[in-house]
Amino acid sequence: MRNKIISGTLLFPFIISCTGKIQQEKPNVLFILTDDHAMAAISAYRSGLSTLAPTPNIDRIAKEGAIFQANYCCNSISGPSRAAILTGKHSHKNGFMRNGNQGFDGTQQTLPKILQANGYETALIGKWHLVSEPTGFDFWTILSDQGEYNHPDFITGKDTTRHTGYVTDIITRFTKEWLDKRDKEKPFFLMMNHKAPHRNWVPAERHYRLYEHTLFPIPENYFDSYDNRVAASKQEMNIYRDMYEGHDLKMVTGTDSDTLLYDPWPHVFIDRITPEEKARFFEAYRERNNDFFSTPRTEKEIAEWKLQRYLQDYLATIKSVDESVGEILDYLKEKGLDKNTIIVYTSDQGFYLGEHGWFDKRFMYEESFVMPLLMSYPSEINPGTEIKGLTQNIDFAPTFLDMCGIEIPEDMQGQSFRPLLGGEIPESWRESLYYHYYEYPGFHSVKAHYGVKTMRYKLIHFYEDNLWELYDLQNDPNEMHNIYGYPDMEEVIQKMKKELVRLQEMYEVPKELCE
Ligand code: SGN
Ligand code: CA
Repeated sequence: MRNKIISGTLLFPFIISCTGKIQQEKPNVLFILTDDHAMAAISAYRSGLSTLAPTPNIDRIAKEGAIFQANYCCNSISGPSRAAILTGKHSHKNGFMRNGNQGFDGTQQTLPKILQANGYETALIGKWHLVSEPTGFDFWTILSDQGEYNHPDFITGKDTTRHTGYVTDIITRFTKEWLDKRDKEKPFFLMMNHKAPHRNWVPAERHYRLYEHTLFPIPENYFDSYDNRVAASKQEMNIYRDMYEGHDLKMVTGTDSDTLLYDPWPHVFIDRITPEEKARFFEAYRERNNDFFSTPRTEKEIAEWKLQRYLQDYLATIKSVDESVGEILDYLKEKGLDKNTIIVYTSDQGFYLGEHGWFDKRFMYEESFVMPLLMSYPSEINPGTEIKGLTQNIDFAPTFLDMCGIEIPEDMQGQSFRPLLGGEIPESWRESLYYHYYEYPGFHSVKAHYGVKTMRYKLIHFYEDNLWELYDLQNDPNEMHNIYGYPDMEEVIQKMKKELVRLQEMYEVPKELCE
């Protein structure tokens, strides 16, 4: 039963085929996926740092379409989030539960495979991070593992080639080249997967000095003491304690020095650039680095200085991503593809920009759990639409299938959020989300946990230590007060536990993965 419309209205255009039959013209899908782009670093969100975020082009997608306020991942880490996007299933079902070398099972059903079988041409350009070779794509060229910021290697089915230039620019160029040479008779599904703004936040040379003189607001919980939150107190992702001074913060050994401070991490980003590029890199940071050495600072001031350096580089890498999005949006407009293309901008997960003192992700706390999501499609989404319903990365696959008029397989666990695109939340829409993070032991030492989130509350279980946390997001949006065990919260706790069990049963989470 192909081409069945599951929900929503048939608003997209029709074409007459060569056999004279009227066919529904299927929309193209351009899926722009960045790596670690926090919601607070997109100006359209008007929160956190966003007034200083360099994202006028990314914002265009929201202006012309929708901005999602409550879109979440099911497991806040790269490979697992990408696997959930491709399959529409939680990690325990698609088998990719943690980053690492186990490899995605590419023989299973995926969104690109279904689209391909329904006449789509499919392509993947940029970060993949699922170890095994991509399947379901007519064309792919991927970064090796995390990829490099400068002169990166790209892997294709045939070879591995080093390309000269800055990774974001190269991915943009490859994307345009593929769009130029694609089969114009077919609709397309294209994933443009940027590396930026992933660690270690190396900006394009033209943006080294972009935020040189900017002082960013310091989150009110930057010096969090993690009272009553054991797992939060044991992580290793603290900006002032765990960031590498050379690799991450680009700090040097002294005044006028061109040597990065030693840390246990190889300085690959420096080793890959030419001596001339290296000289320009140190030159661009010199004034700031010299200023650091010439001013005596307290520990607190050093911690704040590190946060500023981190944010300067993080947002400068986003500037290139925004330029990339601008170029691609202009390209689609120029070629007349803007009207019939569903354009999506999102990130594999959220990210900490100093909240709780952190960088990185993994926790079910809001900043890393929430994913930015902007989406335009003129025939179904009105400009400036705001979407407040709870959506999740497992919903992408069923949503695109729905919008492309293709039947949604029953075993997909996500739901099509097409009924939300008008801006209202239908009564039958979900009221809670399930989350499950598995990667412990692992980088940054975040203990495994699962949990449930409703619009108001969040219940988390760090199950290996049997520690529970409850947050009232309405009164405590920064999640500083764990109110689990408070007698007046007993009723809420019981309700949330019941909901958690309901979700674990519905999604068929094996018991042995919860202990
Ligand atoms: C790298 C990073 C880590 C990060 C993981 C996973 N270190 O190992 O900080 O948590 O990737 O990130 S780095 O210095 O090598 O960049 S993920 O987004 O791919 O899941
Ligand atoms: Ca990521």
